[in-house]
Amino acid sequence: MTQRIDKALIAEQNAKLEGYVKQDYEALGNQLARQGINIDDITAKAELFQIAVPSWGTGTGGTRFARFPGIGEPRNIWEKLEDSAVINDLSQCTERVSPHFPWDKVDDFTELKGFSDELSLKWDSINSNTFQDQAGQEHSFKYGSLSNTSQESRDLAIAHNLECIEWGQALGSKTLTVWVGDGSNHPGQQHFQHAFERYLDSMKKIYAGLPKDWELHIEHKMFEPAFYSTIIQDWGSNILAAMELGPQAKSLVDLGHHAPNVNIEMIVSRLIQFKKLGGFHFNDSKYGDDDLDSGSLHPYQQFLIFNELVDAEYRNQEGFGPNYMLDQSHNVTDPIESLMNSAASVQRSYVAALLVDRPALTEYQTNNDALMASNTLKKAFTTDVSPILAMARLRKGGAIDPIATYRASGYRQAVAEKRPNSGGNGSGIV
Ligand code: LRH
Ligand code: MN
Repeated sequence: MTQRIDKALIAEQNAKLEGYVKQDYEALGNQLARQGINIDDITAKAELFQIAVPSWGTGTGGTRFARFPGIGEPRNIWEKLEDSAVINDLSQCTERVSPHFPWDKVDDFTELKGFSDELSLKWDSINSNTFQDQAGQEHSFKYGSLSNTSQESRDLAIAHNLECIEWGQALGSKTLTVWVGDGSNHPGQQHFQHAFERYLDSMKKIYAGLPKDWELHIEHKMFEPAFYSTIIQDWGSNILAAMELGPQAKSLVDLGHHAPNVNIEMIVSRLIQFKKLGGFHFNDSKYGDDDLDSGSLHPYQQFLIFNELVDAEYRNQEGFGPNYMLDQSHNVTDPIESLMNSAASVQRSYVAALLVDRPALTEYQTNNDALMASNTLKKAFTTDVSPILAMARLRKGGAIDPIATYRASGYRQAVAEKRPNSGGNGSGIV
């Protein structure tokens, strides 16, 4: 029997807070009305906001040094979906799950689709994996996959991606995300152009296998697992590849895949302008690809990214329709709590960006009034939109306070009874 959060418990928990939320909502409504903003219009948009959760983020993550699993770890995609349903029941903005193959591979995808339907969950982008060798794999990815000098390894990687598309079609997904760890650790180890030509040749074969209504998202990353060069190292190589492949190929921005202090919101603006923004892997980081909780370190950067996204919406930018997804590793928190917290953090950045006075901003930009332009953004960013987020969850049947309701449910302890401790702390992100 699938463990869910009892609707009665959600109602009971909400009853304690509903009065305060309504008070705060009214006060914020009056504040926004003075700026000519109707709070219910904003809340309606907040209710439509969706961000996908990564199946691999529902288990405790680790590093190359160690992984310290928590209790009641999900052991397979069925239990990862169970936990994802709890996240969506409470946060009401994460109805989509993004799987990773072969980590989430099953024998019967129709059965898996049936199970996700039961949980009112949908399938987001499919992530292929050619950064690990599978047991008994004939041709290794040690020296790369889609760009490997070995045609056999490249063919294996191409075949895996085409298989991922088939599995994705069975689940109702419409996107394939391709991140490869291909690269080099020593100067001279790889011929940069030849390697990129091999990569593009392989990706063209994957692109040819895309159903007409699918997109192929290319994910760039500065380093790791390669530590000298990476085949798609930055947004430049990414957009070149996406343009070379065709209109269904777009670039995916994982926030942690950039050098510290890179202006990611400007990269987003460029990708929007050239209709090549496919989507995001939201997380936060201080040093490398730390995969920390979204908005936990750089909430203003996350807001500035949504300022570009809302501006594109506001301008009805042609070819604009990015996909939002979290991609995090939860090494020291309960993954369900971190994913709910992070989904709300990204939703908060979106809602705050909706409050930006765009005609005024345009005026200040035109007149080079830098201070007032900056203040116009800061005014929106510093507006506490918590009442709008809580009201959106309340109106959709979710929890006003997802973390408190989750803890009151005792869900983790309950599933720990059913899921024997996976023991062993091994290492690695999953
Ligand atoms: C690479 C990455 C990629 C996933 C993996 C789990 O660092 O961000 O998106 O395939 O993490
Ligand atoms: Mn990612």
